[in-house]
Amino acid sequence: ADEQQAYKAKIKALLKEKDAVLVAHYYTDPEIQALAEETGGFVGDSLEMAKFGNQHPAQTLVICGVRFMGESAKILTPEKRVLMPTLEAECSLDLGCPIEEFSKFCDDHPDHTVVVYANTSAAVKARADWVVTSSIALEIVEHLDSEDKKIIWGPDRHLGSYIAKETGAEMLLWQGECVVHDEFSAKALRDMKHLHPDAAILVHPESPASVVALADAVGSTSQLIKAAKSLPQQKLIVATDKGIFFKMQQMVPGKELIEAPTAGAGATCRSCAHCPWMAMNGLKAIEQGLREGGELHEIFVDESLREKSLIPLNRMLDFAA
Ligand code: CIZ
Ligand code: SF4
Repeated sequence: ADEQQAYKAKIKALLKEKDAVLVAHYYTDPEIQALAEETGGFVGDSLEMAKFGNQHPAQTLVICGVRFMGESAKILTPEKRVLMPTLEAECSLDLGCPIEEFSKFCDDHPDHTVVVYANTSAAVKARADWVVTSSIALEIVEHLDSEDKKIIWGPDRHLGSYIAKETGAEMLLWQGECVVHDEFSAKALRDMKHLHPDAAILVHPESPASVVALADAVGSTSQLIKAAKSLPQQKLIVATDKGIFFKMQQMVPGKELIEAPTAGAGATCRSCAHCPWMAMNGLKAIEQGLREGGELHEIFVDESLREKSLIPLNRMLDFAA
């Protein structure tokens, strides 16, 4: 605890000295989110993080999350320095969608509009017509479907099939998945629901369809936090990364939040769903990143790739505005 306090004090001093601000994702550990809030930074989903970083006056953004979030910040705000606690925080969706293969998939279907999730490399974004996050994917695909566009969707197959089902759009799906959400189990969730018959079930659509089918509310992180508040139930079973409990509990201090079970853990699951890459964003790593800057911590995006990936990213931001 003393060590944590010491790191926090050092980070606060470094933030001032380097004109920097912490921008953290909902899935980072609670002490990181608390520190971001305490120091005038921000906690949110990947779309909100990118917008905050773009509008905030600080010259250095410290992106606490995974690599694609740092890249998105740099693509949108190239004049700023973008640091990350570690450049090794990846994402299974990004890793499972290499540009060469994805590009070939697109080339094989030239009459399709390419829509990619934000959880991708700058190169994959640059190949796309649209970038979307889970908070706006449904509306954008609805819009494209209303124009009779055929769609290539990547990389998350669960989110893609959920959106195809909801919108009726014609979609070819890349077969990627999130290592955290893919693990939620419908069987274990039904068993848990028997133990808590009065609970509502909240599910992120990166989860398998069988889990989504059990949900009282389906949505992105920000949408699930809103649902936690608006649903009448006092008990909520939540199927997304457990990092979300920090902000969700702030919003509903009186409600009981229960982690949804993963396949192996069964109905008594505790602390099973947490992204290993998000967990790399510790206080020590943040302090080091801020102090050292440099090649192990700073995000750079090749300028021609940046210009290309900015186009579909801006399309989403304009659509959202
Ligand atoms: O699963 C993720 O990494 C999410 C939900 C990212 C985001 O869009 O905030
Ligand atoms: Fe990627 Fe899943 Fe981790 Fe999000 S939670 S960063 S989608 S692996």
